[in-house]
Amino acid sequence: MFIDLNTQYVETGQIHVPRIIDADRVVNLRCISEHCLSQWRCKPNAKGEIPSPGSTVMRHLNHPGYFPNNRQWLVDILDFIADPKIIAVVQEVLGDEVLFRTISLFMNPLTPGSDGNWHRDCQFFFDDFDKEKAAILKEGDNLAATRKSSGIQLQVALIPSNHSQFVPGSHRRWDTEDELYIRRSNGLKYATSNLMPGKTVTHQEPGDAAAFHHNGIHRGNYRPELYRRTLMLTYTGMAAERPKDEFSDQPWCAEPGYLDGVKPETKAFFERFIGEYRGFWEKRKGEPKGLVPVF
Ligand SMILES: O=C(O)CCC(=O)C(=O)O
Ligand SMILES: [Fe+2]
Repeated sequence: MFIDLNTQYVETGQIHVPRIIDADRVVNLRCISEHCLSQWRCKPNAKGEIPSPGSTVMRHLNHPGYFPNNRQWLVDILDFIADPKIIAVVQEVLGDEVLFRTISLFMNPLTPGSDGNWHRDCQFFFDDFDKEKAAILKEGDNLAATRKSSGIQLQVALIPSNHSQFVPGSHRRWDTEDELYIRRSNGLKYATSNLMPGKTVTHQEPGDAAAFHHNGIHRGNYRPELYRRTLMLTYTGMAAERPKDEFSDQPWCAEPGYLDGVKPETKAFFERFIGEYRGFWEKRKGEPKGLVPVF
């Protein structure tokens, strides 16, 4: 039962939806994820780079290059991205029509990792605290007034997960003194501290969806012994700005036959994505793609 997810997201900055997909689908998506991940780990990208064994996220599992002999698995991924139950949840949370952006897989690193730095995603765009604070408060006030979010990163766990931590309510306000000390002081010396006040651990059973607001204080835990397989679906609200970057740079979606065999609602959903981005993809034609292997 989904009770007013929009209010939950606007007020606390997080949501949790148990069993958004059923057990059979979880098993299928695990097979597909392993299939993509094993290829991604060993194939160089257009820049000649092989991913580090310490990587904790891979992008674009919807690239057809992963599925030369298993087209049905690509169809399953596309039908998952456009699943009406998932889109209904996202639409309710965002308070807006939904546009696809990226599918990613979070996994444990294979080499020694860490508990992850506490951060707000926007902190990487600002060189001083005043500007960062102003941006957070502006976006927070706008969220409170319009109840519309620009986007969401919906994590769907394929195995049990306790990997994400979040400080509820922190997405619309500036840090307390203690939070700022942990998050930013002394060249990030304390950024992995376990002492963050008010932190909550998001527990997900396989098939559960969860999301937290990108401006809130959060982190992931990345250790080889903390086995992780979590898909992340990133969507944008139609009213929001269209980010044009390597996450939305997916020209393969416009290739003939890409949508063959998908459900009608999936086709309509991806046609909207293709329509919004086709011009951008054409402009970027020929530029090396860093996030996918050369197949
Ligand atoms: O690993 C996680 O769950 C957190 C990832 C994260 O910080 C992000 O996607 O911005
Ligand atoms: Fe983050």
